[in-house]
Amino acid sequence: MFAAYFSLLALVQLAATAVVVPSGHGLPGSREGLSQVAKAAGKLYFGSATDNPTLTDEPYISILSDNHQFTQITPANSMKWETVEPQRGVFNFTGGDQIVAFAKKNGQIVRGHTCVWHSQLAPWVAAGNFDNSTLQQIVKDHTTAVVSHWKGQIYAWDVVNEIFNDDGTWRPSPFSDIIGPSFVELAFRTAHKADPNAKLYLNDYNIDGLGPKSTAVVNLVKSLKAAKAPIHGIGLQAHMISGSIPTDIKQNIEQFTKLGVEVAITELDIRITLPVTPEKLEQQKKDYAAVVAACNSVKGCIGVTVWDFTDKYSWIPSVFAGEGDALPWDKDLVRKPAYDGIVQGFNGRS
Ligand code: 9MR
Repeated sequence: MFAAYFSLLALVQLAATAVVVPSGHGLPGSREGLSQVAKAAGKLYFGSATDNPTLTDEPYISILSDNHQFTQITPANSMKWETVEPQRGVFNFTGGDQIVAFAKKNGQIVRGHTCVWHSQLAPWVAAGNFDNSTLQQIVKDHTTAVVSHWKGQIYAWDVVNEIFNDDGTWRPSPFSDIIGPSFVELAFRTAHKADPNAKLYLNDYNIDGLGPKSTAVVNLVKSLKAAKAPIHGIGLQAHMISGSIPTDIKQNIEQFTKLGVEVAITELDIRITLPVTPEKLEQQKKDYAAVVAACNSVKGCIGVTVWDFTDKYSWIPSVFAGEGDALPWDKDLVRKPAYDGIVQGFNGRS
């Protein structure tokens, strides 16, 4: 009788453990999902980028589709110009549709990424040597087609991406070179017409802390607002280096929200110089906590998105030789200390 009771107890304990810590989600550490913690802190979502080829990886998908973890998804590549309009007037929405359907199935909202960007731009746009009015028409046609295709299905669009150099000057691109800075207003007005309910964002890297690039964004938002152009948000990509994250992220977010726009952290990752050590993972945990706490401490910072959630699919090692391990889950889909850093950040502890 005692033995039977004891084994029943063991069984119940086992079942309880299995419920609290689903397999594949990694141990040890916080039990709450990242989106649950973000929402409890008053944020709209915690999200992840993803890419179409990874949607066949079942263990990966079981984590990505868990809306205790992620209530927002960003397609990392499949809504970009080179993919969506590879030839003028020829559109391919297949990859984006697949990710939007995935998100919808899981009760997750979608950030659209991105309408007008100098990179991953279809080659025909630069090769065409278009004059100003033709290129304006091309920007209008592209933005209208893309935003209206997913009308009503996108929480926010990165309407323009990476438009400034680090010193705050305009980055050369067919758009800024041929149309000039007014391509930004054109893109925002066009996107707003195509989906009046979508939040429209300017998105960039190295605008996480104060500095000339962030000042350029402030000045641009002021002039767009003065012209009554529909800009609603600033996306801080937040591709960061562990051990040297900016110390003034909160002040920077505040200078944006004071302009009457919301802020989101849109592409967070914090890379480490390899090989990884337990000390480096602890530093990375502190860095994640600090970035998330900065967003958490400003009401107008509405959510945080990691640029994919596992080191298995991070873009970092292919671009920064000798660096990596930038995300909260490792290559084997096991949670790292960074996961607990994110939880701490939403709990107001950095
Ligand atoms: O994650 C994207 C990666 O798969 C692509 O190869 C890369 C090409 O530039 O773009 C990555 O995403 C970028 C995002 O669109 C804009 N900010 C920087 C991101 C990392 O490069």
